[in-house]
Amino acid sequence: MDCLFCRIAAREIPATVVHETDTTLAFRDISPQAPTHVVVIAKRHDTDAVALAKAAPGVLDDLFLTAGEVAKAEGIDDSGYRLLFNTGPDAGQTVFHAHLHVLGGRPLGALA
Ligand code: D5M
Repeated sequence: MDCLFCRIAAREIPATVVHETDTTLAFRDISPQAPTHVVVIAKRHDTDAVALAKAAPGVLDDLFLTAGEVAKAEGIDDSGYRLLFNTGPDAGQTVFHAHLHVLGGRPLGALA
């Protein structure tokens, strides 16, 4: 298995897990861009969010539901937070396994 996030899902590589469901795993980003920066991954492997939507749309829903639980647990559900999928190299995707960034805890400003 050469996918980093598959290996985290399999608990072969350690991560700071903050939430887990049957289909998703949420852990702190190793290079946080905000006070709260959690990555929510699907346990199944698809290269990006669109591929996941085509193959298993219910699991894409699960990513959002998990993100909401994370935001609540982090105390940022009232102040607001950003949900972000980088899709492909020009967007800065570096791990080709569908994942949703949850960013918050400070004003995030406009997107570039
Ligand atoms: O997001 C990939 C994100 O994954 C990026 O913000 C760094 C993070 N990352 C990479 N390796 C790890 C480990 N081992 N633990 C936690 N977080 C990690 P992308 O949208 O593909 O740029």
